[in-house]
Amino acid sequence: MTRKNCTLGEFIIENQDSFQYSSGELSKLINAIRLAAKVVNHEVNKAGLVDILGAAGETNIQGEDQQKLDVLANEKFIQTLTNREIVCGIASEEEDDFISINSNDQQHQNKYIVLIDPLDGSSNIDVNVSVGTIFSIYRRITPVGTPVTLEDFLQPGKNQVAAGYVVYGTSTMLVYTTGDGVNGFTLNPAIGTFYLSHPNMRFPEDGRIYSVNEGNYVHFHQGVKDYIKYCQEEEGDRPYTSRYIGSLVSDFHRNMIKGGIYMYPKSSVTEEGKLRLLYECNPMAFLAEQANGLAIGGKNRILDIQPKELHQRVPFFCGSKNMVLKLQEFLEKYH
Ligand code: AHM
Ligand code: MG
Repeated sequence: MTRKNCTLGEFIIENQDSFQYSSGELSKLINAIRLAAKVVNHEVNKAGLVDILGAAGETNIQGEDQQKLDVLANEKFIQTLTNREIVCGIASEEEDDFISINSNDQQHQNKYIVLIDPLDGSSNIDVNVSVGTIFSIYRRITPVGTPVTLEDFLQPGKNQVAAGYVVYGTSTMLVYTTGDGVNGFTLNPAIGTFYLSHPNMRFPEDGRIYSVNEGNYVHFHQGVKDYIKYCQEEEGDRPYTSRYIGSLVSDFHRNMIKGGIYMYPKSSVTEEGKLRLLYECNPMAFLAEQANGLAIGGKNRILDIQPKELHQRVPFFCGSKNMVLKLQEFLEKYH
């Protein structure tokens, strides 16, 4: 269903029937994420008032303790998902270990687990630059009715049932996929409702934007250096435009709309890259592939990587199909 202007709530209900054997559990889960997103959005929008309301570690004028926004976002998402008793486990970039959820009336009857990066790019908050929340949903592997184990979380990204992000930008958007294309919803802050504003989002096959932290250039491997030089050469539709916000969700969002490639390569100082496979790369890769784009970690497809640990980092290249394929040619020259 791609009826523009319908609300996210309506969209979730109308699309529930498209899942085979749907029990409504996934719909309830996405509804909970929608709610947590609104709560976090409210907090993010107050960030500039920190001098008035109190900085992290201080007490505000109402006598409440102030928390860092990423800690707060983490708590809000975990609280919302736990209170509604709709998942059996949560893993978060902010937590060392996964959380196993014991439902009150049923012991672990839920079949979904959620992985979240509650506030990605949070170092940008102090300077009023957009940040985001990233989420990823899987069916558990271990039997329903037993406590979740690490195995449930260490699944390759291709097993994802749903994934998405919230971008707290000039407007707040929730963008997600359940494996049937990507749809974007914009929050009307006056009434607190998300509306379908970007149905069926797709990366243009060719793009003209490259996004990478070029300050690390000297540490990059030769294939990436050569590709960056290729982007800067004057030939055909090149040189391309360089745009790097340093906030993955925002860079991805812009590239998906305008056409571009995002790169966080490994380097001589960070052999694994920086971004986390489970909380950042897998959900973004699922979205990218559902939106006509590609996501690779080098030679391999991100979604095929078998994770070894919860906080694993991988190199990440993602965006418009033909740009990623071109980059891959350069990477392969040095293998
Ligand atoms: P974080 O999870 O600590 O916020 O780090 C992830 C962020 C991404 O949003 C962003 O693309 C990248 O780190 C920027 O890193 P750098 O400052 O090294 O370019
Ligand atoms: Mg992050």
